[in-house]
Amino acid sequence: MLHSTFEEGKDSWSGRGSASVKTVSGKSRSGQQSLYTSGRESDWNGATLKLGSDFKAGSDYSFSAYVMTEDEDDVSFCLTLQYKDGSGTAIYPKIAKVSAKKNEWAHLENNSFTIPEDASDIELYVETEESKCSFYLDEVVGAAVGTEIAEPKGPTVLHKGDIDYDGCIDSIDLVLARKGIVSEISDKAVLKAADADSNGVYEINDLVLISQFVSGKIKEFPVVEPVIVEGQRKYTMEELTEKMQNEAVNNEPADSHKEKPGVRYGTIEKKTYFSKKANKNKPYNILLPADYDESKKYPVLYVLHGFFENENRMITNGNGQMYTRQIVGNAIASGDAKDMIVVFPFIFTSSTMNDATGFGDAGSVQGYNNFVDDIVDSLMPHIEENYSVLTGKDNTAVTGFSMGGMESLSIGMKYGDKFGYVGAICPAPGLGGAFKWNSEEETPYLLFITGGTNDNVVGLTTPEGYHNNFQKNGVPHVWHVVQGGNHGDDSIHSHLYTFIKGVFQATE
Ligand SMILES: [Ca+2]
Ligand SMILES: [Ca+2]
Ligand SMILES: [Ca+2]
Repeated sequence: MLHSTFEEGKDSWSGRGSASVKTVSGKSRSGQQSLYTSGRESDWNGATLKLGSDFKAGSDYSFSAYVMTEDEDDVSFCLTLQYKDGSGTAIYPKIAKVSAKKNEWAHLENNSFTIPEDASDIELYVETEESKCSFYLDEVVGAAVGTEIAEPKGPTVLHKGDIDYDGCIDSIDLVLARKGIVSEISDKAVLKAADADSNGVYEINDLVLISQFVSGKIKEFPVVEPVIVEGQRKYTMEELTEKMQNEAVNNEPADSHKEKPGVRYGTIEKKTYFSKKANKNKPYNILLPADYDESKKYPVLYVLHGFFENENRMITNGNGQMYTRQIVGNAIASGDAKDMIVVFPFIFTSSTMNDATGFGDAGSVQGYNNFVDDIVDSLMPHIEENYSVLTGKDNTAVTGFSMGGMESLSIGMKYGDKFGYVGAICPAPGLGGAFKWNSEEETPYLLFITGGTNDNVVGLTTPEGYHNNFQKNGVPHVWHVVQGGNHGDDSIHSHLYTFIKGVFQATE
């Protein structure tokens, strides 16, 4: 029902209060990873998870979780529920308690806890009594009473060549190594162990090395330089996805909005380009980096607005004030993002209409869908002609909000060879396509989908549906759920804050 192992990511856990959470390797109650919670300023800060519809008010559940501290003193941990009662008052019952010693996993458990009849908005979280220590969390289970919660297997330690992770390198591993050559190894942990020479790929040389090790010819594995492929890959899609999933925040830090002394921010210019498809000039805003220099070349991020909106929405005028210029400027100044140009086009593209007239009408929807080709046919050539930009998949990114989010996913799928980084914020329903890419050349380096739990326009369900479709096809992507996020500025800011740190990062 609920089983978080943190082997694949944060499993929708997030920081509570000022705390932040990320997955870490090398400390685990099981597998190789756990969730590390730090930055706690109060006892009640910790790691939290919204319990989904599987957990019903009035029913009985067993809960279990393991925690570990590196504090010298013993720390008292609590597994606590938060919910609203019938009158809307928040209640915080502690359902399990344990005292943890330094560097030892302590077990929080309650074999029968009844979620009160009138409870709603239920969250499960881990906090402490009288300690602000950072801590590790692993193997969180919540299940109907009576479900047997098995003792988790111990942590697995990576030894090169020990493909089955049983602690010794023997003929069983050699069999698995041979199989791995015939049929590709997809499990990441298995791949790491099988890559005996640590060059980042599994190939015949690794099999030879494992065979030599098992027969006693060699006593250790050499470390070979990582394979450098075209474009000097820094991260694979899996690696960049994992990195960005860990860096994704619920709310961007408040100071990311503020202009800081000594930081130079970009300049916004309003321009037009000729759209062949619309047969007229269309406006766009362009954010040029501070000290834009024609003798340098910059990568380009395209940011698309939603239905009935315009080129100002994503940069200056949202529901409130947009802080895109500040967020981008601060991220570049701190070295978290590369110097880049950001383009905010008016995306509605029609030769017969100047703007959308209604949500349901076909002409309006077509006007937005036309942009999928217009960006490639008219806008990008115009930007390349008029600004000093880098081109190609390594240097081109697109993201968008709502209708623009759906369009950016369409653009990313249709023109995979041209866009290496694809994002979507609260994307609109109606997206078609294969939800996968058919070749390495067309697959982006980063796919990043954001949804808000308070989105009252497309719901969390629309972006979640897209996330599920990509997941079914095995496409690595960041699934970023903004707790409390609306169909608006908060979800957009939260997405942009993280997305711009991921774009243009996969290659040197
Ligand atoms: Ca684990
Ligand atoms: Ca083994
Ligand atoms: Ca290798």
